[in-house]
Amino acid sequence: MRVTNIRRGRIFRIFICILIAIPVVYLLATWSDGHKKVREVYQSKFAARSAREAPRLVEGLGNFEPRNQPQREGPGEYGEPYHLPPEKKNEADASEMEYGMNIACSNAISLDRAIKDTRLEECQHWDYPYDLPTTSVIIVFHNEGWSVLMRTVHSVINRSPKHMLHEILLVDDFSDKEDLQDKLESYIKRFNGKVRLIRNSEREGLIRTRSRGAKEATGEVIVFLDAHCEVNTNWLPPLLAPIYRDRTVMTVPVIDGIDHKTFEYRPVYADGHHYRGIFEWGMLYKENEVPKREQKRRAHNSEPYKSPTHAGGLFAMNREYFLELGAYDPGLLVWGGENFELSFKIWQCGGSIEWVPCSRVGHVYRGFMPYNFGKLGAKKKGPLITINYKRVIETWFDDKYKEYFYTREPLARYYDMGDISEQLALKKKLQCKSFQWFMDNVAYDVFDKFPPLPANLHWGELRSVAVETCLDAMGHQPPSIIGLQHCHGRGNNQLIRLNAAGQLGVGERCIEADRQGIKLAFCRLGTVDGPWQYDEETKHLLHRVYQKCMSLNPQSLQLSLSPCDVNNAYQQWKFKTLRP
Ligand code: LR7
Ligand code: MN
Repeated sequence: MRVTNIRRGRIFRIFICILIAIPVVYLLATWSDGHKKVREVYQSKFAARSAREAPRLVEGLGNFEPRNQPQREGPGEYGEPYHLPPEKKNEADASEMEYGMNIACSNAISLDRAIKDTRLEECQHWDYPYDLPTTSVIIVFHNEGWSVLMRTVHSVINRSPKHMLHEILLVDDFSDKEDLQDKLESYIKRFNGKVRLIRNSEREGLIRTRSRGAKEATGEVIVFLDAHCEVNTNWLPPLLAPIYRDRTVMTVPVIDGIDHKTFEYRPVYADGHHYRGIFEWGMLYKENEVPKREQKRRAHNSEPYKSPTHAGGLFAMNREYFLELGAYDPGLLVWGGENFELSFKIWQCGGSIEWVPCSRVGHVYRGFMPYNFGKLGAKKKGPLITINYKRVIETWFDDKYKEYFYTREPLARYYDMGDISEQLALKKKLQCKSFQWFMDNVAYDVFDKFPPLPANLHWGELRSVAVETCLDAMGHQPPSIIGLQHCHGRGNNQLIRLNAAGQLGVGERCIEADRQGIKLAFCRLGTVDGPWQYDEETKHLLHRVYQKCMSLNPQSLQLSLSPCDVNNAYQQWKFKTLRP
């Protein structure tokens, strides 16, 4: 009886338990299912966010990493240099003259060649969200070598996750090479619509052509590549993840080198150190090791880091954001300065730039620029690139900083840059911050290398009083001798500046002296001073350290320092004013 009662009680309790358990289990099941979904979404967001904060380094390989790649054999495979047989030398030389790179060599290499994975090891272990934005890769080209252009396309197709690559948009900037006409059109049919080609009806230059490409593209993100690139392993997801997190980030891959003679693929910065884009006051693009302040923000060496600017050619951006910023200033012509325009605009108007160590892309650095600037170049008085710089600094620099530019490029003050009122209106409309803000918060390392420039006391041609001749840097790389040449009045290598701190400069270089003679030298980074002093009375250029004067040897027509002598006409110099 008791036994039965106990048993009954137990059965009753079990019954009650079951009654309670059913809804609980049901609730738990649905909740955990929902929770699992939430967690997946959260993780994908988190992974995107971690592109800046802490990457989720997973066991084994991260997603989108290639597995079981077949072995390949042939010229140039794995990015090895390829040397054409001697009988092809003429063909190779001719193609180098035509393209600034050895297209004959490129033609011998597979369009699908493998290249070595040059990323940091830990890049293989990152996990990226699956639903990264769809991407239009935009490649503008003007008379590029066919095989180099198509290898760029093949590498993008082969090394990008299919569902992220919306299209490759080729924009022809009025090429006249035969093989870029029908042959190109029929070749791209094999990509089943993934590769689209549009053509300019006249030469626009790369800057306007890129803006056109951005307008025509239909992906959410645009990625620009030069027409002679090879993208490396899993290059795309790390570029997209920061943009997925924040649509106002521009991302930039690390740019490896491809040799223009042998097509060898060479990693940059193989020492594991990171560099970022800066500039000197003549607006030449420079790279600088990432400062400690920025390094410290990162938990892993493979994480993206902020950069003041970028080289220009290769980057990713939300398409609509690019257009909201007015694309590139349409007044910039053909080539140069657009990288600064876009960088300053992004930073000062509320966006940011991140360089992404886990995204690597190879780029062929040409031996020389094989094309001219066409009609657009001829229209303008003064060098077109400096005119572009002037538009950019007049729009984005504060007055104080404009002076540094004009000190370094004195002739630019006289160039006609056209109308920038629309650019200024955009800056106002978007309520963009000052250049001082940019220097204090983003480009704070520029001054370490390139301090503010003291004003020029004198600038112009530096002429000898005794002989009809001018100092000339001759376009040589330092260390080299300073030449004496016929005075041509156009400036360039004959435009010499003496600043208030005694530095004698020509372009971005310095004129220095030692016991052997007077030389063209690299200016010491971080300093703007020098040993020179000019006396308008005696017309002497005194070297204060050696207490000697710059002299011209009338026989050898070479420069040296010799004891100052007011009666020696060969020690007398005049700065002659230059104008465009
Ligand atoms: O009139 C032109 N029309 C074009 O469509 C002239 C050029 N182009 C095309 C050309 O075919 C190529 O695909 O534009 C692209 C860039 O021209 P390049 O390769 O002759 O330029 P670059 O590599 O010498 O120069 C760098 O600076 C340029 C300044 O305007 C551009 O920003 C380039 O994209 C840029 N290249 C890079 O940043 C790659 C990294 C190397 C560096 C520095
Ligand atoms: Mn290029």
